Amino acid sequence: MGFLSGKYFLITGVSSKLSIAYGIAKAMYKQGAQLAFTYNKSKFKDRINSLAKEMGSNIVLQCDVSEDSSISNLFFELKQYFPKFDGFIHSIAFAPSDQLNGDYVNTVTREGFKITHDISSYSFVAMAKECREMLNPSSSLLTLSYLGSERAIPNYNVMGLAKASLEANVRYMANCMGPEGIRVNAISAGPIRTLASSGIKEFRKMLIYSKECSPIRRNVTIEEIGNCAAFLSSNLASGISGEVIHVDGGFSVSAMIHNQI
Ligand code: NAD
Ligand code: 0WE
Repeated sequence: MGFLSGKYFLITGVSSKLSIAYGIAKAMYKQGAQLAFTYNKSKFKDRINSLAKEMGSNIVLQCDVSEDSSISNLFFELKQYFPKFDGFIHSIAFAPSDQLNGDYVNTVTREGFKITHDISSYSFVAMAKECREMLNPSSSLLTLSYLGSERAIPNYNVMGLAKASLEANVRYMANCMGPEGIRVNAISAGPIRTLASSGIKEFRKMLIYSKECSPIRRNVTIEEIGNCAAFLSSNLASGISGEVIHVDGGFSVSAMIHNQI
């Protein structure tokens, strides 16, 4: 008996075996959760179907969070399988690629700002809005953030503003939905090589930097993010809401490191 047995969760944001959401799904499955998955683009459908199968699930639904109708249709379809459920994992971010490279002030545009905030922050509360009536008491909503919300990080640019908005979203949603027994949290993950990060200029160098400058002297894994997500989604975390938990090997609390690589 795992600590999530008897619970039902929706997982968004799995697009490959490298995805943080894949690490989360595996950890939650290991703890006995029953899972449903979403994919964004139809080219991912077959891949997500087979990843879902690995985790004992045949529930794979399409959802593009940029469309209200796609979100409401997702929960309409999910209702056939899970009339009630215990929460979801929001593991979605997007900025137009031109926004993530170069001088922030010169690069940011009104359109880039709008899209980034829409997909990376608004979509979290948009999903909560649509499934609110389907959530059991003791539910948990969880999203993924990054240190760029709190500190200025080269090239992260307008994504950093969107993550700051996402973290504020966590606090407002937690305050609002707490009386219904719904907890809302974020994990601020250290850098990990995934599809979303592999296109980033000099990401390899950043991985080396963060490894060398972290108290634990290595980068975190999707399994480690997964274990924290499984805990936060469970009744073990019943006292935690509105929180942003850093799973970054201590990088964010360290200002100086002994010169021992
Ligand atoms: P990923 O590419 O595996 O996942 C990103 C997901 O976002 C993809 O599955 C993609 O389909 C989905 N997505 C994008 N636009 C969408 C839309 N309009 N509708 C529905 N889905 C959409 O990469 P990842 O690194 O696993 O990213 C997951 C989350 O983790 C993101 O919020 C990211 O900001 C966050 N994060 C990543 C890192 C890192 O270094 N990889 C660190 C901290 C936080
Ligand atoms: O949140 C992220 C990345 C999210 C992301 C990635 C892409 C690449 C492809 C959002 N939108 C897009 N758009 C694309 O077209 N991370 C935390 C990973 C990441 O991205 C960085 C980082 C880190 C870490 C960008 C610059 C600097 C550091």
